[in-house]
Amino acid sequence: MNGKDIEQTLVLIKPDAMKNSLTGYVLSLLSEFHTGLCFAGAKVVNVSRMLAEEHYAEHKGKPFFPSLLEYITGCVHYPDQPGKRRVIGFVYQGVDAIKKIRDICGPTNPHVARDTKPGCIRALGTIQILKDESGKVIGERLDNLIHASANTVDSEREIKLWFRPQDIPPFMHAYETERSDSHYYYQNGKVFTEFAAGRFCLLAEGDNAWKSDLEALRNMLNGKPAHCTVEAVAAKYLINEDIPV
Ligand code: FUP
Repeated sequence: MNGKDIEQTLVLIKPDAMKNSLTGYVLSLLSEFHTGLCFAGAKVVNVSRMLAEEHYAEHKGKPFFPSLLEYITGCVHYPDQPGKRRVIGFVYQGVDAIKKIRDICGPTNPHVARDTKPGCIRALGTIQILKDESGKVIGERLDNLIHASANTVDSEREIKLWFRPQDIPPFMHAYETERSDSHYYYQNGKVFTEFAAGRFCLLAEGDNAWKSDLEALRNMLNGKPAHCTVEAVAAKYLINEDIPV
């Protein structure tokens, strides 16, 4: 990727936008014609619990977290239709990409979005009041149709969480890649280099991977501290695999 002002950002069309058939509308607002940004990657994802937990890791422990996971995995909007539980992920690239897209999305809270920025995407969202078993209000879930990375630290973490290098044309890679030196398998929160029944292959020898993923996997295998959890690496390589994670 050339040019120092060029950024990449992750956009997710969330299940409520899918259910309301807003994908085309949202993509029109974000189109190169309107934003000057272009696609670097696109994929349809059945969001696993592991991926959802990693994506929203900063909110773990908050009262709305369990409901947020139900929402992003599609369970809220498609309770009886597991086959429709998808989000569409995009990597957009261009000058000032993060701010341009956040501006079009608008404020996180749909009511605030309606009040302060009518016409933005999230102004079309809804709010679900969350209660505990006794009926006491414990928080609210913001069904705000779209996710967009908030800053460059988040965009790197999020793009690497949702996209493998081969999902993005090589000349658009924003982060260092490396060929895998080994086979890497995942099972029950652990990494292995040998296959056994019940282990899922993350990477084969020679596969292209984010360099930071390989560094993390090697550290985990050697019992050294890694910059992220094993799930933060595994979730992406297991996207759309038909396995319970
Ligand atoms: P944003 O970066 O705009 O997506 O906002 P946050 O990181 O603050 O929130 C992440 C997601 O959590 C948002 F999509 C909305 C959701 N959320 C709730 O559902 N309830 C809350 O009280 C706060 C955030």
